[in-house]
This record gives sequence, C-alpha cells and structure tokens, in this order.
Amino acid sequence: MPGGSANTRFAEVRHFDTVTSTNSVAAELARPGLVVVADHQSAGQGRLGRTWEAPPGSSLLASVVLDVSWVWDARPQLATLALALAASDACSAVAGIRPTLKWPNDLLVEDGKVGGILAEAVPGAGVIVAGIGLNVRWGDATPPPPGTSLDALGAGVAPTALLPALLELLEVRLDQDPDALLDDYRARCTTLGQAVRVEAAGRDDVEGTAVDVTPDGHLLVQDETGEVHTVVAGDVVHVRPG
Ligand code: BT5
Repeated sequence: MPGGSANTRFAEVRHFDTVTSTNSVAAELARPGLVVVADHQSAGQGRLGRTWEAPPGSSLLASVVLDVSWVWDARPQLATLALALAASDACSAVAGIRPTLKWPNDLLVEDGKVGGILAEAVPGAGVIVAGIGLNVRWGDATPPPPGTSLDALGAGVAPTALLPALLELLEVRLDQDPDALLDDYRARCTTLGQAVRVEAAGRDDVEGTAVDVTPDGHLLVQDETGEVHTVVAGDVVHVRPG
C-alpha cells in the first residue's frame, strides 16, 4: 500500500497481512494521521466485548488514529458518526451503493449490516482510534446474520479499493462544521422516526420512538408517556409495529 492519501492528514498507511485487531495496533502506535489496514484480524473487536468476524481478504479492515483536537470536544461518539458518514459516502462513490446508518455505529443496506464502526479514546495518548470493518468481497461466505456484503449486493470492488476514497471523505467530514455533520448524519440515520427498543447492560430496556441525535451523538427516545430518554450507549432494535 503506498504511503498515505494525498491532500489529507492521513499521511501514513501501514498494511499488515494479519493482526489481532487493527484498533489495538493503531492504539499501540498512537500516531495521529496513521492508518492501520489488515487483510485479516485474529481478534477483531466489536463493541462491548463482541467480536468482528471476517475471512482473510474479504473486508476493508482499517483503523485511523485521530488527534483528539481533530474531533469536536474530543468525543469518540462524534468520531463514530464522522467515520460512518465517510464510509457510506465512500461506498457510494466507489461501489455505487450508499448504506444508511443505524445508530450508533452500523452501516446497513436494506436490513443487512454491511459494516460496523468502533471508536475508542486511548487514555493518556491524546488520540481517538476509529476502526471500520466493511464487508466487501465475501464470495461464497456469509457474514454473521443479519450481515451482508457489497459483492452480495452486486458490487464487484476490491476491499482496499475503497480506502483512498474513505480517507479523502473522512478528511471532508473532519473539516465539516459539527452542526452540518450532525444534520447529514440525521438525514442518513434510519433509526430516527422509528419505533425502537434500546438494550443496554445493567439497565431496563427503553422503548419508544427515536426522535433525535444530540450534538453529543446521543440518541433521544420518547416513550409512550412522552418522557424523553437520552441513550448514550446501547443496542438499538428497530421494532416493526404489528
Ligand atoms: C461493531 O460492533 O459493529 C463494530 C465493528 C468494528 C470492526 C472494525 S474491523 C477494524 C477495526 N478493528 C477492530 O478490531 N474492530 C474494528 P457491534 O455493534 O458490537 O457489532 C458486533 C456484532 O456484529 C457481532 O456480535 C456479530 O453479531 C456481528 N458481526 C460480526 N462480524 C460481522 C460482519 N463481518 N458483518 C456483519 N456483522 C458482523
């Protein structure tokens, strides 16, 4: 992989055959502007201790190291939204498929999960690591349900073909006014306006209608009594009435 993406802050791309997790390697190196890419992860991470599965060569597996000053108020949740938008934009530009976004971190095509994002602050290092797994070319293999992949949807692109566009479009998002970024996220977020159930460890489920995403990147859910709940983290189930 050549050294970085021209005209962006992502000057250094390091490509590995296999790593434990691109997020872990990026957090160890912790150099702002570094991008870690791998063909395969032996311990790919999802949120809340879950795993991210992908056969070698099937996916774009990449983590970017962001200086905290690049992310408004150093909020990892806004890095998630920016990377989600950039990834959706890159799929549209390169593969002709524009995933919608499910709060907080899923890229969906119809109801299939084509990608996921994991952004984490690295304590003491002044950086946020934001990683994306995007199912690009799975062939006969199938992602864990309800996963899907770009090739299953008819797009024949190679996983790394998406990376230059992703970095350029992330650069655009990091330069964007945060209010405009949030408006763009809201417009592409299929969670808003839906009946949802939010499940979070150690807390009762919240059920209601997803009404907004706050400037902090939190989800507002209005229950049937009219009370509005602020959801900082959790798993959203889009509930279909009837
Ligand atoms: C995510 O977590 O969706 C965040 C995934 C982030 C993965 C990237 S890969 C590069 C970087 N390095 C890492 O180690 N991680 C990041 P979550 O919302 O918790 O969803 C995880 C769940 O998605 C799993 O429990 C499975 O049910 C499902 N899943 C696992 N692999 C999948 C895949 N390839 N496609 C679709 N769904 C998958």
